[in-house]
Amino acid sequence: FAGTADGYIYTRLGNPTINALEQCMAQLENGVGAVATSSGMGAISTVYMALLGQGAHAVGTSSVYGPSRVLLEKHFSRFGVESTWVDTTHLDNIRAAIRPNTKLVYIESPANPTMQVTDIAAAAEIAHQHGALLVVDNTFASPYLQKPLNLGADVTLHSVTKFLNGHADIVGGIIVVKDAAHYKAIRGMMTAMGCNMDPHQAFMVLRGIKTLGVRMDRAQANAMKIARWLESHPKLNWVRYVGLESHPQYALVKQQMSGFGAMIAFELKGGLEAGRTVMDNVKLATLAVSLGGVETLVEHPASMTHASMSRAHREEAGITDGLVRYSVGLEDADDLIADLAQAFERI
Ligand code: LCS
Repeated sequence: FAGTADGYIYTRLGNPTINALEQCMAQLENGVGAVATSSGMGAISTVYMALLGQGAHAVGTSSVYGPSRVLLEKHFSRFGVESTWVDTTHLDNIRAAIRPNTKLVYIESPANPTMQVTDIAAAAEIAHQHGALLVVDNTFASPYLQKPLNLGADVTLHSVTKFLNGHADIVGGIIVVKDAAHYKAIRGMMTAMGCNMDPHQAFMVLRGIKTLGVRMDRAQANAMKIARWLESHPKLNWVRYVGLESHPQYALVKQQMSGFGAMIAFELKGGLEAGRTVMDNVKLATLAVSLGGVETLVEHPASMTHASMSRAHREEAGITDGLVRYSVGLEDADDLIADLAQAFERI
């Protein structure tokens, strides 16, 4: 208990199975250590709690997983923590939002659900110039496709519920840290708050990581085929997939990611009504939140994952009422295309 010797005392403080996952993730993302948590939100709240305090300010990507933003705006604001949310694809917006008390720049790239991509190396440089830390939510890419700590970030985190676990059968989170002092602070905060991962979750995620590469390869090959088909479809206003040349940050994607992943966003002509028709009529994809699993999921961010954000904040972030998010799984790509085609026919 004096902390002078290694060993396992109590699972909230440490456990061999959880530790195996933490070691694995620290190696995959080049951190000094990793801290596993009960959920992705557990990872995010631990990082906020450890790195922000009374009078501190954070700058974040406006298009993040809704609750990551709402947590600061609605809850941490009660304790004197301020936050500003901007389109971080334009680095000048980060520079302009930084204040003397900014302690954290928080980015999600690619972002949920707009698929906006932020320049991680440049964001790290800006944060560091102002004495702030850069935290990257790397959930959409996974360490297989992007390693933010190698690009200059101080902390990276995941909802392991998604690609890392990959089978949609547990919820979990993890934080990977570059610097020993921050690692110690973050671990201390996690154990104090008690949002530890359970050993069974850790066992499941370690199983999932064994196939991360092959799952990602298949899912992103499917996604590319589907995105190209969507791009040529007359019923769509636009399609966003980081692997398409039409993606606004395509050149940056090729620089900082080693693949394109499996998340697609699109908007149908006919907006929300048309989107609802498609979501209600797909048969192979499932209408559900979450993402990154072996099965294809389709969802409507404005009424589902991002409903906790105000409409004004959603619009500012590019999350239109007509935006449909599609998480590509491991099914046959032509079957998925046929499924979408028959649903589009119903509009
Ligand atoms: N970060 C990102 C990018 C996410 O997409 C999510 C969850 C979280 C963090 C939070 O992780 P959790 O606590 O759920 O493990 N995203 C969800 C989504 O898009 N649909 O359902 C959950």
